[in-house]
Amino acid sequence: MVFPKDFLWGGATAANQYEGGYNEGGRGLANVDVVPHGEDRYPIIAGQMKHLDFDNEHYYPAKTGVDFYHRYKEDIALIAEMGFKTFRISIAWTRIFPNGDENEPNEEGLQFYENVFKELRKHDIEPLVTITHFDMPVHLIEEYGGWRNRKLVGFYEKLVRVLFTRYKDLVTYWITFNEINMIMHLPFMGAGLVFEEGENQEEIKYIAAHHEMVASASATKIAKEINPDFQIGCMLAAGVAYPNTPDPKDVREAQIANQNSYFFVDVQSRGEYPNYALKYLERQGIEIPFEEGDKELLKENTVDYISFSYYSSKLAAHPDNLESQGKTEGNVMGTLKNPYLEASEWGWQIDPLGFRITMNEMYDRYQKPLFVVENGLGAVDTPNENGNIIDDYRIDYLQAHIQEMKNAVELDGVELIGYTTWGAIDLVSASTGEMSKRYGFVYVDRDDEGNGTLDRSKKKSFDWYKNVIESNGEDL
Ligand code: BGP
Repeated sequence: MVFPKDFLWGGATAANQYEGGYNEGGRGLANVDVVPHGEDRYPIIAGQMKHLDFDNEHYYPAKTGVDFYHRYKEDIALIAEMGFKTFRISIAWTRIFPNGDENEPNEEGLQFYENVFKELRKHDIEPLVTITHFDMPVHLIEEYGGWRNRKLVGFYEKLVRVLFTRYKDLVTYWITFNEINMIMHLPFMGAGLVFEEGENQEEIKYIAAHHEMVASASATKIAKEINPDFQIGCMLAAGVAYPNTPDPKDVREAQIANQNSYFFVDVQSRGEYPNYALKYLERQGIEIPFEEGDKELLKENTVDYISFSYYSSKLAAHPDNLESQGKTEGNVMGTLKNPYLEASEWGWQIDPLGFRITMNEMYDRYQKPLFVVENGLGAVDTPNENGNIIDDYRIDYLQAHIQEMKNAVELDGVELIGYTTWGAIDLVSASTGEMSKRYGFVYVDRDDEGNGTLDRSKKKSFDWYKNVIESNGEDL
């Protein structure tokens, strides 16, 4: 048997793409509630939209998500039927502190997650909880400018203190920030950043990242005070960058691309800014506003495990060598086309061996247990004449990736806590805001405009994954 007996198989979701109920239970308005799908989406999530239309009554996908808020019992029964050992959800900050800066939390919001955790526990499913996954109160953006403001650290500390105290005995595994490196690519989603004309955007992103990393270390400290058994993880949008050719210039470019991602984990896991980053920031004239005690806080409160998403590898080339090289998309970070790889309909290149390489790179670098908390194929699912979804393409993708994960554990000795596929139940896509890019084992009847019954039905992959879990990954 390759995987340990208690290996955490499961699936992952995020409040803003899944939960809905945006104006219920005392919840406040979140940044993602006002992000449309379609062509206006990208400039907004990238922080380039100056005026945010918070009152617009237009359809916004996050407002309903796929209604986990009302259907959590049904969904948990479905994942329990698949044999899930863990389920990753995120907390909507606005359910706990609707504006983010109140003194008292909203009891209804706290009760909701307590109900969810108890329902999971009833089925012996370990909750895996992301504290913030691309969402935050709009008030913190309007009043404070999002994570560019140091005050956010204090609001976040208040949030985690409430969560850790309330769910002390219900949750063990926490993730402080989803895909923290996405702050550089989707700064509005990742940090509530909206840029003004003429601002040094790169500097603001690094400052916001510093605040998040300080908040993350502080959360780790608070966590251990409240329950020393808590396991705190950082979370990276991972995916190794290959050099496009053996030209050392391309190799160097790939190294830089990898360092740009590892920077965040280097701080969160090794506890200090790496020299390559300090030198780069110095060259750019970017000053990180270190406050007294930040260095010690980062050093003394590193994470217990490294979690990450993996969808694709990347390809890097030196600008001099770029001619004639096609571009493609990879997890909202554009990358070069790799001629050896197939790509999904959205241009995300499919590279199972890259998954093994990524795991090795990360394990070698940090020597801490890894937790794969997102992996999967976004695809259009079309029901056949009997209304069934025969998603062999999804099974093929997951099978190949799980096989490489097995190789990493069995042949390379990588330590791995668990594996959660993205979007176990279909949910709204983060990059497109649409339903048609689906990841789940369970189909949800809803279209890109928000029409549909929201009824759940099993896809072919449902039984396949059930069997993978039952055999603890032996039978793919
Ligand atoms: C990650 C995010 C998720 C998720 C996933 C798939 O970046 O953490 O929130 O949505 O990617 O991306 P998409 O939904 O854009 O296909």
